[in-house]
Amino acid sequence: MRYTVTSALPYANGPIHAGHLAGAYLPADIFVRYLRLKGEDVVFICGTDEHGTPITFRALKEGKSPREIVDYYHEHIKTTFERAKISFDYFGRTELPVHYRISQEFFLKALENGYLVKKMEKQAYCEHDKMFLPDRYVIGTCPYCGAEEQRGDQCEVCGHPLTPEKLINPRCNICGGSITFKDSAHYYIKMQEFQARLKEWIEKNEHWKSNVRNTVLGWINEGLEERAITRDLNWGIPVPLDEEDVKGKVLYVWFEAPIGYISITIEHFKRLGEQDKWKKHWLKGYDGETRIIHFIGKDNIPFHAIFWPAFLLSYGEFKDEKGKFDWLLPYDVPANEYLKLEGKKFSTSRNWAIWVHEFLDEFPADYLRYYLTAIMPETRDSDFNFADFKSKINDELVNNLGNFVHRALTFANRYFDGKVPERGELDDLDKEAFEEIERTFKDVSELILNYRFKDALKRVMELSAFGNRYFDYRKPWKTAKTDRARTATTVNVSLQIVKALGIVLEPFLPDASEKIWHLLNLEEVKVWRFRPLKEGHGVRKAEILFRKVEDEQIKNYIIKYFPENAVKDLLRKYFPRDYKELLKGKKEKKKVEEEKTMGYIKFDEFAKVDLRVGKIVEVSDHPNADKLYLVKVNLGDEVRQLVAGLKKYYKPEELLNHYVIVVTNLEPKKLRGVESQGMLLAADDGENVSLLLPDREIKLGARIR
Ligand code: B3M
Ligand code: ZN
Repeated sequence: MRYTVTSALPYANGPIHAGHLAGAYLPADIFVRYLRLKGEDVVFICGTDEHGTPITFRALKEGKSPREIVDYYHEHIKTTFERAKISFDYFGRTELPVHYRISQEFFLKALENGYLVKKMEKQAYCEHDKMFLPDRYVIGTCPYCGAEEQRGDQCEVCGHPLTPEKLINPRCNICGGSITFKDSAHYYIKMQEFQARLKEWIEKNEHWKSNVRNTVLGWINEGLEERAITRDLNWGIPVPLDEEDVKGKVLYVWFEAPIGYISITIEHFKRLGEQDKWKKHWLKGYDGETRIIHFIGKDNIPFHAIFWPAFLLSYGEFKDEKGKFDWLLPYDVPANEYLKLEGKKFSTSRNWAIWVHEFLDEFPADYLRYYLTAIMPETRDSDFNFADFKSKINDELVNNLGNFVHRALTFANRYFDGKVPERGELDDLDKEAFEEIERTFKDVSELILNYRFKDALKRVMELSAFGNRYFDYRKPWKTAKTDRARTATTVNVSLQIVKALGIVLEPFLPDASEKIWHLLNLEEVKVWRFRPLKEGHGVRKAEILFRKVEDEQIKNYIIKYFPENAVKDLLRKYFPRDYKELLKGKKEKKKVEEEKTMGYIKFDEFAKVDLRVGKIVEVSDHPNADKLYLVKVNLGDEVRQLVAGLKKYYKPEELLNHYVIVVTNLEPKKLRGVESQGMLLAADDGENVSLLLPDREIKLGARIR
């Protein structure tokens, strides 16, 4: 059997967090590592998803170009996956030229086959920002589940595909203002034409995870509607047509992104000099049987199990010198549920996340992989919490696995000169150990092939626990004095278990597996089969495999990486006795950091800052941010609008007619969609904030020198 395994292409608009890893990347990596050990022909494909409003919206917020955003985050995400040992065969990107070509080919084939229709439709538009508002540019209430602040293309809560006009109380997500709808020509794919085929296909996929299959059947039974596959954006893959009314428009990101699985596969084999190998991985019957498996998070189910198969069907047959071939539809789409953090949903905007690159600065990749697998949200949401993380690492990895490997190697070095001793006569318990090894290989295989990675890892750890029980029962520290042959058998059998662990651990903990192979002094390539260590084989000295997680590390992590407001709650939860001290320490540290980074500046640098006296003439609530005010300041010859974070410290009436000092030549900046044209000067001691003001009557607009 040949496999094409993919993980959802992460948007190149931000770092990867532990929820992403547990959802679509770590399960895929475990699955692929296992297939490689079995000697299967597998290709593991991923890459960054670099178009669409997630990118352009981020670029707008950061005042950068989309190109800058995707180039930065492509590298950032690629490096993070490498550090987490996610072993893609190739990590590409949808900005690859080959991706443009293939995506446009898909569009033209769908058009040629009569599956597309152009319609003049009402598109969301913002008069204030003078632009169309596709997908993330509109927010409103989900009509299906009532969730607030949902995007214009999909509800994050119930996952339902949406369109801006379906949202209740839709608003512009840039300025927060109301939206209008303007005519704009777009191409739609006639999803209704695939209704029967998709329904029949999904019903046949009885091997799919039930949480995926039932959700999808539910949506299909609601009846599939036409869906726009072009957008009014100037960043993305141009619509490959010369028609005036679609010029300057791009392909909808969700139309082209899944095609990225194909284009990145093509790029991968091209780089290997095996130009056509991609066809075996994507074309039905091109060369034997291939299974395509897409690992995703549950919010991507509709696009992978409904729209993507429809796009593949809409292309029709692929023709080459070998003949005509259908595209392979996904064999499986094993979506995971959500991972929560300390009981709350991960949130990028509120920086409530375990960012993988930060976590790997403090803990080994194996620790994160072990814990995320142990709590993997395979069939229901699960929760990442620091107490559980610490106890799983210390009680399981350190005290069970690390301990057993260490003992076996220590005894081989202490009593048998670092060699695998003679096996001698095996009694029932010794034989039981070899049977347990074989059972482990069989059980773990089955569990992995059924995407039950949590149970598979548990099963591996049972082998290690068996090893510890076997060692404790044999008491080699006692028999060493009385019965060398018995001790030799005990150590021989224990080392066999260590070798078996070195193999079955590889999909989960590649570093630990590597380390065990090194300690056993093995050169042989790991395969998913047990071949006993030979008597007399020399092994290395025991080394510590895993260090315990200490409270200090957890404390430092929370203080170093969590946002201010979260630190207090977490420290109070985990360190009730000394959280106040810790908090004070954080503030001092922050102040020291600030002072350190202050350093000296030249006078003429300072002189560039244009500070003026102003008077507050209007205060109102910010429409999209509950901690911010919109403040109008009279500067004598003009009135400026500023966004100010003063709501926590001042009531509006305390600010009105207040004299203030304004930095007037800061570059205007959008804060939660509203432009701020300067900054008020205020002193902040970490508890209180006090506005700076002139101490006597002075003309508005007077310069501060
Ligand atoms: N870029 C990931 C997301 O929805 C999306 C996956 C595309 S897979 C083709 O966050
Ligand atoms: Zn919803």
